[in-house]
Amino acid sequence: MKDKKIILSGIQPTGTFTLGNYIGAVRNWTKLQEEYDCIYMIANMHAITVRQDPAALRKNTANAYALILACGIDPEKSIAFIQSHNRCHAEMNWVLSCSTQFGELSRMTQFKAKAEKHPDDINAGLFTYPVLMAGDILLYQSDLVPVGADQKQHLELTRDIAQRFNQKYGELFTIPEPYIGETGARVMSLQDPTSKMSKSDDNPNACIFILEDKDTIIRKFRRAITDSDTCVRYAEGKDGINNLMTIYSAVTNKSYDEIEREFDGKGYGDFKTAVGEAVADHLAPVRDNFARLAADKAYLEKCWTEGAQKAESIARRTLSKAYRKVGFN
Ligand code: ATP
Ligand code: LTN
Repeated sequence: MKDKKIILSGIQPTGTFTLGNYIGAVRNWTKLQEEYDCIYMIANMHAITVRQDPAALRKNTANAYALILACGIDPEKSIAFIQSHNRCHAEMNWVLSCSTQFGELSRMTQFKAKAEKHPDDINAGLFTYPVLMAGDILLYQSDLVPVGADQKQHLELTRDIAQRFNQKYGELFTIPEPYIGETGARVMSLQDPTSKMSKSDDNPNACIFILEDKDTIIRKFRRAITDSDTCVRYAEGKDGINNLMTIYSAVTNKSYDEIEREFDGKGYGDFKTAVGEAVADHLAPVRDNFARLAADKAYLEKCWTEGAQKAESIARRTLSKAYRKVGFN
């Protein structure tokens, strides 16, 4: 019997992480390390479902790995690795593909959205991406998968694939549950607070990148779109202020009531500056850690090599069992 539950999650190295990726995902990963056996993966195999410049992908992958360590993932406590370093992911992908229906994949909303966004490159990998993700999760017999709302449908499909495989070939896979953190905070764009902050946004003012310097961060918050009211309070219709309050609360741990009291009688200008300062101060250690780690290539390579070995030794066991179950000699 294993004593701790297994958590697995991944992030794609498609660009620099935003405050949304940090508050919504990576920061929560660090908190889970004490209570669970955590496995965190830089999903570079997922990234090539959309055209990538090879040199940029290589650099983004190394930076993404350094960034998750800079945010507090401890490679001694958790397994942190790069997906393509563990061949089991590609192999499991094939086995699971043969237990996944064309109709199921056709219903994935992310496929439909991305196919619409890249009509000149609707490749087979983009279509079968959820199978690769199911393999990521099932290889480690994961109990819990922390994901944002955008990935829920893929997790549902993972459960269906796992159940179907278990029925066809006999019990093998643990059926994973979604893990919804206490603060499921969704960070919105600073320029359009009705849409989510996204690293692929064309407007650089919409997005806070977690390695930006203090002045840039404060300037972007000062330019954030708000409303014509003057009072700092959380209310329906005040999407811009609500977003800033969510962010301020996430980095200071203050409740909305406390924030309303703190800015009672003060204007939006003071509040925006305060949010900018709090975010910049909160991210300062991440920036320092990143600078240190990015300069130490030997350490990073040692961490990801060991991470891949640990990941592979777990994954290989599950893959071997799956091979036997389907009847490979
Ligand atoms: P892209 O702009 O390329 O679509 P993204 O910024 O949406 O990328 P992903 O790599 O798809 O980021 O997601 C990584 C993780 O960050 C996921 O768990 C996702 O739920 C979370 N995440 C992304 N954006 C936000 C946001 N604005 N607020 C909260 N969580 C977010
Ligand atoms: N598809 C996810 C990244 C991802 C993932 C995973 C998340 C790849 N494999 C396994 C959880 C579990 C994304 O684009 N955010």
